[in-house]
Amino acid sequence: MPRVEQPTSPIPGALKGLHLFHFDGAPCAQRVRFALGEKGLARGREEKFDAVTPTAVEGEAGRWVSRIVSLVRKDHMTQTYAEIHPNMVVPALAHDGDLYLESMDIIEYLDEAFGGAPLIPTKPSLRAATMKRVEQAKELHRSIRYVTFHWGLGRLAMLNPKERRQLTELAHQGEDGENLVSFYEGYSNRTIPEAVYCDHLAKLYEAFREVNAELKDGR
Ligand SMILES: N[C@@H](CCC(=O)N[C@@H](CS)C(=O)NCC(=O)O)C(=O)O
Repeated sequence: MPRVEQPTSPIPGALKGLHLFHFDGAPCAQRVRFALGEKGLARGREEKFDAVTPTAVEGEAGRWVSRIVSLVRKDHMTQTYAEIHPNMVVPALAHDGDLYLESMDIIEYLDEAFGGAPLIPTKPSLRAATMKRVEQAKELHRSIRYVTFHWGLGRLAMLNPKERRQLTELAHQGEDGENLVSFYEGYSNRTIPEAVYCDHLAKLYEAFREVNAELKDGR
């Protein structure tokens, strides 16, 4: 169950309706936005990610409130966001005061909590095949980070020493479950060997090859 038992931050508990902590350019958040759309829930008004004024905490019928956590401004590497998501990544979802983490788990939760066509098949054999792909996607997410940063973002995504110190301090309060600290150390100091990036690219290539083969029946 992706629900966080006792969030450190008081913010999610104050929120009514659906509020998504996300970033437009983040694929992990994008897949949750797709799922919300499939459930007929439209993007609603924008609020600052840490806004808790009486109007900011309100929900919207049939919509979700957008709370942008900018990965460019490094909002995710702040004390405030680290208290919402100890791994300092997006997305996070608040639903009627409860906090949910991990994109694929959030999607499973939305599928159960909202009506409409199921996103995850109910027929056991299809469900098992889907969940196998879900696990694979979770596992491969790290590879996407290596590939997009190295070949897509370049210097833009490097952290300066002050930012790295801050990240390390914040990660010590949590679990660094996404290994952000070690990744950014290596990435910003250019000490990750090219072979490591190529290995991640090969893993993604192989997974897409498998999925493409599976979809050859015309889907
Ligand atoms: N397992 C997490 C991974 C989340 C994740 O890594 N999110 C990325 C965006 S796609 C992020 O916030 N990255 C921050 C960074 O790399 O500094 C999930 O699926 O929710």
